[in-house]
Parts: sequence; C-alpha cells; structure tokens
Amino acid sequence: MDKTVSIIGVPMDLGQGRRGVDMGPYAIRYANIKERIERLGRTVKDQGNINVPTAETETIENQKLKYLPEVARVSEDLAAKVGDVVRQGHFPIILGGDHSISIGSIAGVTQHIKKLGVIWFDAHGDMNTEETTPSGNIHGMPLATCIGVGNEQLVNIGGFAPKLRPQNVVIVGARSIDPEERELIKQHGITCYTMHEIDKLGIAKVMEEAIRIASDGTDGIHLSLDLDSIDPDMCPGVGTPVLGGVTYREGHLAMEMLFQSDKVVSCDLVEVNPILDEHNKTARTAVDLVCSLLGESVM
Ligand code: HAR
Ligand code: MN
Ligand code: MN
Ligand code: MN
Repeated sequence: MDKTVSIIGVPMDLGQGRRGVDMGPYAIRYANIKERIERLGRTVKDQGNINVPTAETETIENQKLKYLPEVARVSEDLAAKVGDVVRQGHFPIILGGDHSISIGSIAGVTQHIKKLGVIWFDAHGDMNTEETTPSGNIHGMPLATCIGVGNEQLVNIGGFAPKLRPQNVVIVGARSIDPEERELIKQHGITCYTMHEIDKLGIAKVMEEAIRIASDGTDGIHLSLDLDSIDPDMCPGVGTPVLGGVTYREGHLAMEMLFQSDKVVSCDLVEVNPILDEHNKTARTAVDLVCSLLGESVM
C-alpha cells in the first residue's frame, strides 16, 4: 500500500443527540494523525472539512429521521469529495462526526469501486430504518441505508443504490442491537460477529472470517470504524458507550490482519466526542488503530 492518504473531516453531529461529536475531526487531527501516518513513509494530504450546518440553526422536521435534509446534503457533498480522491488513486480516511457520515463516504468509494466489501466495527448494528428506529437518529441507520434499505433519499445518495451487497458486509464487535435490527440483519444475510463470538472464537479467527467474507468477489474492503466498538476503558469519548467491548490489543490485531490482507481501500473513524473524552484518549486510540491498519507494527 503506497497510495497517498487523503484525510477528509466531517464535523457532523446531526445524526445523533449529543453535542460534541462535531469536534471529532479536530480531536483526531490534534492527536497527530497526519504526522503519525507520514512517519510510516506515506504521503498524506489533509483535504480539510466538509461544510456541515450547525444544529442551532436547523429545526427537526421529522422525528423518525432527525435532520434528514441536512444529513442528505452533507452526504452528497462528502460522496462527491470521496469520489474525487478515490479517482485520484488516494486512500481516503474520513473523520467523523457521527456514524451517519458513512452514508456519504461509502457512496463516494463505490462510485469507483463498484464491488465493495465492508467491515463495520461497532458496538451497534446501525441497521435501523425510519420504521424501526427507537431514537430517530440517523447514525443508527447507515448500514441499512448502504444495502438499500430505508429512506429513499438516503438510500439514493450519489444517484445509485444499493451500494453494498449484504453478503459482503460483516459487523464486528456488536453488543447492543435493537430487536427489530436483529431481524433485519438476519433477513438480509449480513454476517454479525458479536462480542460473544469474539470471546468464544478469538479475534484472530473472527477477523480471518470477516476478511474472507468481505473480500469474496469484491475489489476492496472499506473499514467503518466506530470507536464505540472498542471498550470504554480506551474509548470513553463516544456518545453511546457500551461495556464489554473490543480490547486495545484485539483492536490492534484486527487492524494488523486487515493490513496484511492488503484489501482495505478506505476507512472511516467515527463517533469520537472530545467533550465526553478523557484527555483526548479516544482520538489517540483512533490514531493508534489507523496506524496499525496502515502497517505500523507488523514486520
Ligand atoms: N440502535 C440505537 C438507535 O438506532 C442506538 C444507536 C447508537 N448508535 C451509534 N452508532 N452509536 O453505532 O438509535
Ligand atoms: Mn432545515
Ligand atoms: Mn455506528
Ligand atoms: Mn456504535
């Protein structure tokens, strides 16, 4: 992997209910993401941030899809920007912001990589729709959106749908899934390795399977890394922390195996909320993990 790395920030907090996650891109930059990746011998270009409206200037019009017009507009802008850098042959790293940004990032990558697998590292399933959502928060819906399930405007971001085939999608680290989400995951044939499987099989076996499934018949893997997948001891700065997560070393082994697979083409780092964090620990963990993804610690 010697592609130029492009960093794109998305200061988005409209997909969820807690303030502060819009500052995620700044917190991750403050943790020296650019310098750390440059030290690996890579060229890094920071493309700045996508414009996101401030929550205070907007009103919620639909309680089942909060800030839908705003999230849709940002998703279109992000898809165009990500599409642009992928066209230039870069490896995009998209800094959230809440997880709703993955609607736009995956729409951008799939403009060029039509057959894309996804590994969705998350404590949650993110498989809700406007019918099943308990919160109305769009960050609980992006994975459903990417497989073509849910609100039509979101599903069609970038002008085409679906972006992903469910048989190439793998959720890793889940431990908080709503009952109706569980049904949707099963119904669409998405593979889900919960913490139960990680405890029982070990992270190495889980990642071996995840990489095989996400690369089967695809031209690359997108890693969507929700930092709430990692245990709150290392990632306390997230909006919806859940006990019993992926440990620091399990997270690193997973990233190292992804590096060794040589399949990863793009990645999101999402849900980092510096207001809820302890001395930027979550952003620093995110940077450590992305450096492992790019080969920092394997010989
Ligand atoms: N499943 C719940 C909902 O839809 C909570 C989602 C919390 N989501 C995230 N994203 N942090 O992974 O509202
Ligand atoms: Mn509005
Ligand atoms: Mn998520
Ligand atoms: Mn989550």
